[in-house]
Amino acid sequence: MGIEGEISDDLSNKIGIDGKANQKTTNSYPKRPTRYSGSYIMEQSKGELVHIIFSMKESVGALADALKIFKEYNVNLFKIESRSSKRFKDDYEFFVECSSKSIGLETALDKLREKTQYLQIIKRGKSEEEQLETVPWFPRSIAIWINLLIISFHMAMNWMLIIRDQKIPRVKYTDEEIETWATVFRELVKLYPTHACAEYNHIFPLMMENCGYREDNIPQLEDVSNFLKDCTGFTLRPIAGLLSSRDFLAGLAFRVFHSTQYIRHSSRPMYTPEPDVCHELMGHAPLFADPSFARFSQEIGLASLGAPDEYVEKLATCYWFTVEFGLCKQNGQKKAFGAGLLSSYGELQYCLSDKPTVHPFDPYRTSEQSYPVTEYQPIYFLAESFDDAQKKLR
Ligand code: HBI
Ligand code: NLE
Ligand code: FE
Repeated sequence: MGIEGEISDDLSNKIGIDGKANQKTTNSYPKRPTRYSGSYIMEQSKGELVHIIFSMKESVGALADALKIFKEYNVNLFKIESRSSKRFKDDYEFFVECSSKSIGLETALDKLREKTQYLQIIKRGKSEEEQLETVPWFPRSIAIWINLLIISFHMAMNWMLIIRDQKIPRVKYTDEEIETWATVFRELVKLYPTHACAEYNHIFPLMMENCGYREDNIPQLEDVSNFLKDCTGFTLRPIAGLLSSRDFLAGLAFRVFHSTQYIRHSSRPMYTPEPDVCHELMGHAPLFADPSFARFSQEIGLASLGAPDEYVEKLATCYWFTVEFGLCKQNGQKKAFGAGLLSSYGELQYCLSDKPTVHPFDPYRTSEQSYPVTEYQPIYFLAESFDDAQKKLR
């Protein structure tokens, strides 16, 4: 039993804990007595507690007299503290915690009143420890909240800085996969001059020069990521599938874009509902090299950090109708800048036809718009420019 046993025996002698309590302390579970700011706490289930303060003239054996009363009436004491009284000069004041279950408690208190100058029952209720167990820890001061926010921000920053510098595994694609890429690439490249926005057409040739964009080659995420990093600080991170809107948008706040590496099925190259490497590299990547578009994307991400769920949903909808399916006005003509359009040669043609409805981009209205995710969009929103869209979003 060692030291723990010695302490509990010592304690029972000191504060007159009755035999039953003593038994409990030697053979039931959370009974380890701990020293706590000059007083002893018995760690056992205490149920309802009564706290009493009483004062006595300072004399040898005063406390022993009082404790004798508790012992006599079988009152189970858990804690006792003493200090010189603020109320009566030369008096000593005792604070006692005991169980309300003790049958002799009321009689013991009557007896004690006869011997004391002052006796007050100050609280009946659960023990502090038991109260704390039922209420999860929650910061109660603004200073702690601010510290938590700063710490969380630092952790997120460090995390992003660590992962953004990790190398992305290179993938060896099969001939069939390269054939699918070739079809998508060939068809899209035909449409870009007339259908894509000016910024995209400016950057795309640079991707061919710097990152291996060719009909017969699926570029590696790592090479594209390094190029974007030099242009705007955007980096790519590989991901196995869809992320939640919150996680996905949080990445954008740090100029990190999560990209899939697999490719769509060869049977349907012109449209896939899910993001694949064609969508990430042909649709998204080029515009992340444009400073104005990079700022706009990051703005959505920053707005999402720590935002409530409904608000994240609205931002995800704005993201959908801009970064994914946005149209913009250039020289009086509609052009596509959304990645979902720039990676689907089916929808890229359709979006500029007279079939869909086009509304001006207005975050209040746009964020409320519902949309299908497995077919061409019936409604698009038209932005004046990336800077204008960013201003409105703000
Ligand atoms: N996850 N991996 C991945 N790729 C996306 O393009 C993507 C996502 N999660 C959500 C999402 N896009 C958006 O449609 C919005 O919900 C943010
Ligand atoms: N429909 C797009 C395509 O076929 O490339 C992908 C959209 C992902 C949201
Ligand atoms: Fe996308």
